[in-house]
Amino acid sequence: MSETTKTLCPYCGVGCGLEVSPPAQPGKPINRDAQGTPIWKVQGDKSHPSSQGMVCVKGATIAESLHKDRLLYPMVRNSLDEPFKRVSWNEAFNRIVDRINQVAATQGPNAICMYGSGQFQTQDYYIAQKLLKGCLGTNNFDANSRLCMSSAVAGYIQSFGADGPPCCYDDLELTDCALLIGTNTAECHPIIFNRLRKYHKKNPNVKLIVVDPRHTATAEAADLHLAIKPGTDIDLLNGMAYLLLRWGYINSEFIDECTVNFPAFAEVINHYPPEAVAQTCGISQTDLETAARYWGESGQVLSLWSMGMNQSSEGTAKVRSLINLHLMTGQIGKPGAGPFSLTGQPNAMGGREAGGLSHLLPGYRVVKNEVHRREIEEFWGLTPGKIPSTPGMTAWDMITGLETGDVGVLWVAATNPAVSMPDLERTKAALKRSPFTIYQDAYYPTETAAYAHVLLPAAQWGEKTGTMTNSERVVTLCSAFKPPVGEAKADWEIFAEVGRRLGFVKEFTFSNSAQVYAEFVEITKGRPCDQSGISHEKLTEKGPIQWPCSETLDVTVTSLQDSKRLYTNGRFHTPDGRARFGAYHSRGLAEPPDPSYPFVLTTGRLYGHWHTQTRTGRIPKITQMHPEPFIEIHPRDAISLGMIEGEWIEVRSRRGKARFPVKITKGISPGTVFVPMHWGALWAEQSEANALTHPESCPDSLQPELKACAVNLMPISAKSMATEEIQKSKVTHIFSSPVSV
Ligand SMILES: Nc1nc2c(c(=O)[nH]1)N[C@H]1C(S)=C(S)[C@@H](COP(=O)(O)OP(=O)(O)OC[C@H]3O[C@@H](n4cnc5c(=O)[nH]c(N)nc54)[C@H](O)[C@@H]3O)O[C@H]1N2
Ligand SMILES: Nc1nc2c(c(=O)[nH]1)N[C@H]1C(S)=C(S)[C@@H](COP(=O)(O)OP(=O)(O)OC[C@H]3O[C@@H](n4cnc5c(=O)[nH]c(N)nc54)[C@H](O)[C@@H]3O)O[C@H]1N2
Ligand code: SF4
Ligand SMILES: [Mo]
Repeated sequence: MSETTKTLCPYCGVGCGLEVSPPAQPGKPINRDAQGTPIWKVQGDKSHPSSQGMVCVKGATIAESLHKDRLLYPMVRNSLDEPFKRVSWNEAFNRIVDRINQVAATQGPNAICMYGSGQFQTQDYYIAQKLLKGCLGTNNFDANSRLCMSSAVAGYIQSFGADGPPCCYDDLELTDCALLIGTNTAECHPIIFNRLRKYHKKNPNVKLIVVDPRHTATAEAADLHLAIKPGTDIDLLNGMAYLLLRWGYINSEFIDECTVNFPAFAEVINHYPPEAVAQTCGISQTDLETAARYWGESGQVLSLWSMGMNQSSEGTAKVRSLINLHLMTGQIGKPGAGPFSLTGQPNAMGGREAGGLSHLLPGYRVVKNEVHRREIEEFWGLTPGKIPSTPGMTAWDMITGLETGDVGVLWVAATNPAVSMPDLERTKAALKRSPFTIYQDAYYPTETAAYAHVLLPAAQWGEKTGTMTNSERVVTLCSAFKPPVGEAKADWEIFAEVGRRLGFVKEFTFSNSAQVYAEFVEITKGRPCDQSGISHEKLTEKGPIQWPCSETLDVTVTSLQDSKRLYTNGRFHTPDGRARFGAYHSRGLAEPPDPSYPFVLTTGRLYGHWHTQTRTGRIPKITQMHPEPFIEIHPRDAISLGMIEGEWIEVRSRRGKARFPVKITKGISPGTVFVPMHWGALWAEQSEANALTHPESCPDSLQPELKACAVNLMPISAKSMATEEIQKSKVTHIFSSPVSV
């Protein structure tokens, strides 16, 4: 192939368009990485509506990771202390099918579970739902989106009657006031941030408010940074609502005609006067009032949020409290306004559309709704009642299910739970007890491979064709531009083959991903996420398409305009068409600091790295940018602990411990410390953020509070460091059993 292929960046939910061309181009030197290996050339796609040609360092360097440390063949072993041995696909499939049949017969289908990922393409997601929820009859499919987007999903559903961010990226350049809460957009959604930043610089009257306990690169650009104490978002939002109501900045007409439950909300916010709120949040009353005034005085208000809101034991309540501000001021359904959840992974949105969480079904349907279950059963040709009426296991339920023996088969794909799950000591102990774990990944080694009985090589970005939906509901076709490495296969093909071998031949007759997508869009017909007017063919012909896009709409510029924003007519997806105010008091952190564990630990991301480093850890430009883990500590706390810059410190929580070199910065509030989530056991010894975190979750979204736990800090003396010979470099101890290939 010598032509340029248009595709999508496989990292974050901004969903930047990329153009990829082969290493060798006529008349040009061969494109090579720093080691001299020929690599595919990647650049921004100027014609992509979401990114307009821009890319960040992750997208720009993605090609450097494609050939390194790939998992090439299926491998198996009978127990975790044996080495893996290479087998044929046929043998691997037989083992899986035998085990699934055996477990289904002895323990029942609910002992089988799959833990998938927002890095699946929509086709992978859809086939996995059909296999688990349809053919096997268990709702035990959950994804890492449980740790990521599930509070946003629950918040949207409860407030608006359906999931789906109502805004679009053009709103970034049409707003008068942007409130960025619990999001380090500059590092985690850089191209969204670039668009907003450019516009803000050009228009000094536009207000930018950032709410984050840390002074991040995002906060640096703000007109107003509210460095609230972790877990006090609801206090802040209710406090702003209190002032907006007192100062008369409300839209009574919108409240009367388009919403319900305002009185209950008004009663709750009555308890959030500015003096008390400022005190609870640890900010000045003037700053709180300024935030409320910016919001109240602006014609159009846009809010953006991500993990500082979602990853909380009151995540859904946080999201709904933010939506309340939009509802009381009528800031939704118009250009430059609305509550905009920034999606983390490239296709967490597609996952939500395909029903990729254990309480969802395809087409924005929910397991608990009998009509929805019947629709899906009919569509898939199942006997009525085949889909269980209760949600399946969440990601954390699968861990506890391993502990109790309720899980007989654990199938993990495109996620690395031995790094990214909370309470890692417990997670790893549970994974060790698993009777049968299938792990389907693109790379080897990864931390989770150490807990697998069967390893399946997955084709990754560039090696398979499918679709992904970004944060603004734009669907992009991600076309393959090279063959898979080794014997790797696309995730959906692996799921479909297992389905056929289990006897579901007619359910999985697809011969390519376009056919899978064609079946999937049928199921979205008439639903809020209607994509029945989209196909691989149309995406190839017209480029990316935003939903809703029904088959009756011709994909013209006009129809694209129509789908830009949801709820423009003030009607919502609830039975009465009205949005719902949520009335929530703040409950604070699940594990507040106390004298034994006096600091709040928060965790998050760095600009260059992607999650557990399976790709970015193998790209020199990025590892040079972020060479090692660290802990951020305020100078005041460092002095009281007697710490100096670069010294190692041991961090302990009730569940585990980790160690990090100290980075002293005023960018973090006293009493709070921050560590990045990116270093698992393969990349640094004992610097795992999740050794410390807890699994306490939001009661509505079941999303764990990965953003806060209580810790204490203990300087490690130079002497004990020397005796323990801490290695900062890459370690491979968890792979003590060699691979035999
Ligand atoms: N570079 C990079 N970009 C990424 C990713 C990556 O791995 N690397 N991952 C992608 C994914 S999957 C996701 S989910 C997104 C995440 O994107 P973000 O949510 O922007 O990233 P985080 O760093 O996890 O957390 C954001 C901020 O929440 C703040 N925070 C902590 N506690 C609280 C609180 O109680 N209240 C408030 N208001 N803020 C709080 C933290 O200080 C942090 O700065 O990024 C996506 N983009
Ligand atoms: N402490 C703390 N923990 C967190 C978070 C936090 O903020 N703090 N954030 C949480 C959030 S929001 C998220 S999204 C998770 C992310 O956590 P993970 O999902 O565990 O992180 P990744 O490193 O992205 O793992 C993706 C895996 O998929 C593989 N892969 C890539 N492409 C493909 C493919 O096409 N097919 C297959 N089969 N495999 C593929 C990669 O090699 C990699 O191993 O972490 C969560 N954990
Ligand atoms: S902003 Fe996100 S989607 Fe865009 S290039 Fe960077 S990582 Fe990729
Ligand atoms: Mo995420």
